[in-house]
Amino acid sequence: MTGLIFSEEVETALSDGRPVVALESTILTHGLPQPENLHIGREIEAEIRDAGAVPATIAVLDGTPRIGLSAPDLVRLCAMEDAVKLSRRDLGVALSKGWTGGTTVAATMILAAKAGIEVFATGGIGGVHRGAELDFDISADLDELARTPVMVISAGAKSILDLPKTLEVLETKGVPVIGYGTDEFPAFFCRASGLRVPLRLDSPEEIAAAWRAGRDLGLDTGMLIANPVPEEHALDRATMERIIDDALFEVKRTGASGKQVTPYLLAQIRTATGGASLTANIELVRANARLGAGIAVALSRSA
Ligand code: PSU
Ligand code: MN
Repeated sequence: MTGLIFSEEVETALSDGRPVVALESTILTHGLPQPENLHIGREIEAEIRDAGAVPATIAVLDGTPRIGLSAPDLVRLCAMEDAVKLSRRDLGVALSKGWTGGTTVAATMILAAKAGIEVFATGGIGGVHRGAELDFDISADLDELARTPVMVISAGAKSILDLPKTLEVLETKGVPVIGYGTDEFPAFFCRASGLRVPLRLDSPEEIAAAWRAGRDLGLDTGMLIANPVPEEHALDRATMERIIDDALFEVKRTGASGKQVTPYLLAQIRTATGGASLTANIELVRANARLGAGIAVALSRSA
């Protein structure tokens, strides 16, 4: 596909029909603190390799969409102070202006689809914000899941969102939301949310089969796999609700706005949990990377 630059490893894997798992980069540029972001970016890639697939971290560097980053590229992106957060709306301007930035779930899905990658692992998707009935703050990730055929492995949606509304919008848009080994929609740091997940599958093979069947039918939607954070790193739901409410109150009080909000909230949550939220975040992304690799392997076997 013109306009995309592939790493050699990813290009070879794709042309050989070997399993590839896409990874986003907003999590590195805006979701995690430095210098842990680089360490985590490397670990997630290693997790995918260990599970028999090839990682393709996706970002925009100097105005070029990159599918798979070299080690120095990853170092550079993770060390940047002024990387841009790029969603669907931003891509055209970013490419024409030569910007460098992290791609959100929506933008990563677009580039993965163009690259011919069907499986994408991340931490949490964007969704419907609390109070969206007043400010209309709904992530473009949800629309992308409805229109772009890429499967997204997540631990649910960002913890600070309105989860019931997020699930309602996904239902309206016809996005399959699959609980992996669970009947409950996970809440990022917590395994439980009190919300039922509409569909459940229990193995990478079942997920691969459901994906193929939907594609064969011409349903060119995405799919959201909700994989609960590993038990030993999960945080308590009631405690987290309180911490998140307090953090949201702090945001209002300090008047943080726009893209400052998520980093500010995550920093507050990290302090309030004594660092446990960062560990949970790292471990859930690793688990999603592992599951994504398993699904990509199952898909390549059934191709
Ligand atoms: N979840 C997190 N941290 C993040 C994100 C999600 O815990 O940084 C990022 C993802 O890249 C997601 C994006 O696609 O935030 C959604 O942003 P917005 O709500 O502005 O669309
Ligand atoms: Mn928003």
